[in-house]
Amino acid sequence: MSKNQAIPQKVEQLRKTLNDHNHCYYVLDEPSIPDAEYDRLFRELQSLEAEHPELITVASPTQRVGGMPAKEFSQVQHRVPMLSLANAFSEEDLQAFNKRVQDRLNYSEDIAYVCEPKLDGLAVSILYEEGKFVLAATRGDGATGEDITQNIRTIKSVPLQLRGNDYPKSLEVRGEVFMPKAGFDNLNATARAQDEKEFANPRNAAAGSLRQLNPQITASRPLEVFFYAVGYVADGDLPDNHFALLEKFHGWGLRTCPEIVLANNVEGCMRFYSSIQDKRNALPYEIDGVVYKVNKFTWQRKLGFVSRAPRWAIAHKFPAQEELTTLLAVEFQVGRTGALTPVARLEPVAVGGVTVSNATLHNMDEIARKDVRVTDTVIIRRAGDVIPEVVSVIKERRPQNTKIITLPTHCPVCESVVVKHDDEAVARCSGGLYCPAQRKEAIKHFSARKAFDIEGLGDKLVEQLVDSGLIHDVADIFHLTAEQVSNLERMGDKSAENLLVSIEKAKQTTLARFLYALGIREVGEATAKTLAEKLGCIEKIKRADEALLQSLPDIGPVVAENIVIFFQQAHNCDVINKLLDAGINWPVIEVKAAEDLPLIGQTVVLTGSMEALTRDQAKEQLQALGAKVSGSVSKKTSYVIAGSEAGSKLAKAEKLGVAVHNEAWLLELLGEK
Ligand code: 9MJ
Repeated sequence: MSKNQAIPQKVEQLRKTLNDHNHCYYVLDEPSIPDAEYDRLFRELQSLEAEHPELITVASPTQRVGGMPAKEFSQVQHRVPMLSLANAFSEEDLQAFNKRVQDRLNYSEDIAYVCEPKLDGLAVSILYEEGKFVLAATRGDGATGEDITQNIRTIKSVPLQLRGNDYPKSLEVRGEVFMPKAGFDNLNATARAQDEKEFANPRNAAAGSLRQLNPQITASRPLEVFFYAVGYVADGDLPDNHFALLEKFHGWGLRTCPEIVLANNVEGCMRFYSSIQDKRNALPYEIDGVVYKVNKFTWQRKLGFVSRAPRWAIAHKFPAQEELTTLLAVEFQVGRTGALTPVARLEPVAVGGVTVSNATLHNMDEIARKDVRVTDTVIIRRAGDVIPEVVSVIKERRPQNTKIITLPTHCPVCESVVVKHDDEAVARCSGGLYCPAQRKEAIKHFSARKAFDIEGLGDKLVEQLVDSGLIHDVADIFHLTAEQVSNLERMGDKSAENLLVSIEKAKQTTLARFLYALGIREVGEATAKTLAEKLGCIEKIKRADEALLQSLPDIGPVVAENIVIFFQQAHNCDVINKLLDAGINWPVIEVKAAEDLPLIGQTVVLTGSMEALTRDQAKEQLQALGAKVSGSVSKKTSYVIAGSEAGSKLAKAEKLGVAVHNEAWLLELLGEK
């Protein structure tokens, strides 16, 4: 056999292997090979197909995203109507449904039902001809839907080729396309980061993704499918009951929901309902109830349907998870890291069986986005165990004299100043060292390895010491006695003694560690080191203004402001003084005198390429002379040093009237100093 003759077989083999792996990964949820290996096989198939385009088939795994964006979706007539479901909201409704079924069947014994979680997605119908995926449509009005074949093809859990060989020649299957919770969260996080509109819920996200005229966009969305019914079927046999049909689906590679069970009677249905309700939050996808279906197909046919809903199935919905109520007031809670969260105090309302009187408003940006005001009528959502949230305002019901919600200027717990930077959603209390809400976290951070490194003072012990009232702030650590510590639970005399030894040892530290330990927001190890090296003593750091701080390497306006505000809080300074009084000390640092830092207060931007120096060398030397080297030109830039081929930064400097110098000038400056 020549090499070329083997290629069609090779292509076919690769497709089969890839389809098998896809099946394991997307349908069985059991990956069979590492992703990298899958990608290698996929690329091999792609390159063979590129060399031999005559071998490409629509069912090839490489052909999921194909074709140009459509102008509009064409219509598809459903050969068998796509039904919707009647609803039950209580056990009585379910008992009544069962009674109707029994009466119509003239059968008074137990009826077996298949119990399925009710997915909150979009119903789709997919036609397989000879096992090949050929057409996919939305439900539409049940009689006519839209052709979304190109979009559905992109969903990896939809097989392009059925498995096995006992499927009917024409097989129309139906199921629900949905977006799992995790994928939904990621999609919205990306939208948020790009300042794009977020989807309200996974159902809308799934619907929006399927409505795309460009299948490339659909392909980028994390959609999945579960199949649960058949439509038109020709030339082939199906089992005589629904449960066995779902097992067949599984064998054909059609993904089914793993939670589905067969119940012998209504009591079994109720047990399923309760168990799924308990599991609801842990499921990776959203459901809004369960569906019960008479198992036997002969009975389903006998029961038939009324208007557009079958008489043999019913959706048992979970209680509503959204309710309306009045926003009475807004209070701000301070979290353990100092973040202020606005909490809505509500006129109590039952949401899904639980009384809700508080709900989160997330942050000030969300309040502004939703335009929430005190006394507004708001929609509250409770999703399982998570904290209820205010979803939106009913503007039509807005009373007069609503009160605008404002961020408090001072922490409601410790009265320190509240800081909110324009480019951050979260507002924070600046009393990190003192604020009781942040106490435990502040102490844990203080004693951590990179800070005071107090051996034996771990998170658990910090919790114990704070809870027992032995320490209120970090300075109290240095006044603990062996007796106090040994009286704590799970603390022997020996451990207490060891702890006191490490506390004593920790008193000898460095200024950089001390600064880092204070837990000033965004002052990490590197910034603490810079502050210590450049300013040398705590008094200077306390007194430094934002301009001076910003002239130091890698300290921008946000960090500078955090530092200044931290030291402006008298409470923080009190704790620092207590620490110094307790004997905390560090070696004195030699700082270059100001006259050795001729460029202090100057901000320099380097652009283009230099000849004698690399960009990093130039930066280092400038910093050593006290200059701040910035990456972008602004009005505050003292001058720009432009090498050859300088581009937009040079143009900006010229536009803003910032002085521009060349490399020779820089060398002279550096040489002079
Ligand atoms: C959902 N939405 O999960 C049906 N459904 O069956 C399940 N919907 C259905 N079954 C017949 N699991 C019509 C609709």
